[in-house]
Amino acid sequence: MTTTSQRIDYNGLPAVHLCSPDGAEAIVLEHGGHLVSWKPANGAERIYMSPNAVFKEGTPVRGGVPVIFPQFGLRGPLQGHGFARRMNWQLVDARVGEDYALAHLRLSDTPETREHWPHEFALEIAVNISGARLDIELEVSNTGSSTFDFMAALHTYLAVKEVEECGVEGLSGLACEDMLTGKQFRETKSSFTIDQEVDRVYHDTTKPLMLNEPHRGVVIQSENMPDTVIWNPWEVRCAELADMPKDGFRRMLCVEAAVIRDPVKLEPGGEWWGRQTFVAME
Ligand code: TA6
Repeated sequence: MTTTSQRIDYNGLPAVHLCSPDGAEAIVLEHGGHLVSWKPANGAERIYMSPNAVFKEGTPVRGGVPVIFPQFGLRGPLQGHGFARRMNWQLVDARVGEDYALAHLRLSDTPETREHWPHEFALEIAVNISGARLDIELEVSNTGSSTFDFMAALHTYLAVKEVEECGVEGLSGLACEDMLTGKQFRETKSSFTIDQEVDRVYHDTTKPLMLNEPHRGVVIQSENMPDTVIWNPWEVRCAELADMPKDGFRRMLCVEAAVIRDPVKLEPGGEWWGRQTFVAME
């Protein structure tokens, strides 16, 4: 096993391939600062990538971990999910330590970002793999002279063998907004199963969640990102997505660490960070 961080071409886009000494691997695109693959040490792929995904500058990639900033969905005047996932980020550091491999990528404001959003900022994404663990940390800095508000999400597409056989634990008792019906309610189920379209924002998800499959699972923890979105387009909506195969909804579940309900206010010079962590269980 080589233990490197290597620049590679991933479907025509520049990327960095991380291999940690303990056998974990990840690939991160410069486009969008977008993680497209994570294999824990001695394990199978845990990130869903649509076989019909489009890898083209300016176009969001269907799968992986799109970085959503500064707007979630259509909750504001910008294009859906903001602009960060469509921009070219810069790889600023990639290194391998005794038991980890790490990449840092950065996006700062340009004339193009200021056309969408008139603020000066720096975003940094840090992807760290070690054994069975993946940490993705997003940092936002206000490098300008006026205060701004933002929403953010790590829109993680997890790979599953069959979504109908999965359960998400840890949501019981939490307040939730169903984005399909617009209704607010409190979750009562101790294990939430996915057998139809789901698009929900759970609030105050400070404790770990568990995504269970029949023979494996993943623990998901977020810090400083108090909302968790659970999304699966199911059959009808999936068929409307040109960059998803017909049965793609069966192979994925989005569990997204987010800050949506209470956008972050950053004063000039201010900094914010949020993190999503995964620990794979075989
Ligand atoms: O995070 C869930 C969501 O906002 C859904 O409403 C859904 O449409 C999805 O993201 C994908 O959005 P996209 O713009 O990538 O097609």
